[in-house]
Amino acid sequence: MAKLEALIFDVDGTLADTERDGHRVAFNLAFAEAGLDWHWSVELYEKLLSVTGGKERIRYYLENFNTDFTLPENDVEFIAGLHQSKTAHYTAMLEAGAIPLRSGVKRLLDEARATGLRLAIATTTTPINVQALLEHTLGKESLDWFEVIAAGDIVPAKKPAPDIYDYALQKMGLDANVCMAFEDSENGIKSSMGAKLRTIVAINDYTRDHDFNGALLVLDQLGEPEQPFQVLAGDAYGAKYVDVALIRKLMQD
Ligand code: XBP
Ligand code: MG
Repeated sequence: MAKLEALIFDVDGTLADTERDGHRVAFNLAFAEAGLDWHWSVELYEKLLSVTGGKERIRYYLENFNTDFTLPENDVEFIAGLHQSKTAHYTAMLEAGAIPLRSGVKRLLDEARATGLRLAIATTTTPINVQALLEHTLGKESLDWFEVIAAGDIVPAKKPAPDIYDYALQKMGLDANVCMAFEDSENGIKSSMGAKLRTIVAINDYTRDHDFNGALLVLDQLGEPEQPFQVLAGDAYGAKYVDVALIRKLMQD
């Protein structure tokens, strides 16, 4: 039986609900700043979320939802410029404390560290976004809690490709068998399961209808003693919130 050694976390939607009121708003601010009349509504953004990565998402939008717009010849630089401005707006929002961690995240990280579990991050978002989120929710020192922060363009193929999880595992020198991944989306579990990781899902409003087939447990949140999770799929062994004991039980499945 494999012994639990590490937890690997997705960021957007998993550590914090960043998409609707964070990334989406920052994209819109960047478009306005560039004098573009593009606006990504809450509904449109749900469709755009099928593509991970901000630069990839802008291109997907232009190719599928704004086909009248002619990209300039230097399209790669144009999109990268917009994305840079989006990142500046997004990190400013995080610095202002606009986005809290989801329920149970801090408690679970604290317990995992106290128990000697190793921690890592595997996300498609830009590295500076992860730093800003951690710094402004858990404090600057929390950056050191994670032995690997695998993020953004560090691997060319973003989620749902398994590459970012493979990269994190390889950097930690760990087999997938001794780790648990935490995700919130279908692209996320395709990626984690593609890397052969057992995965716990905590959904959010954008992902509740996604296909989570193969996840060990699908929950509405990680939960707290005073704020129990709802089990949407899988067996939580009567637990009310995700803690290390529950993760160890799930490892034995
Ligand atoms: C997150 C993403 C990211 C963010 C935007 O997916 O898809 O693209 O929406 O971040 P996951 P950037 O949670 O599966 O990692 O603009 O920095 O790319
Ligand atoms: Mg996510």
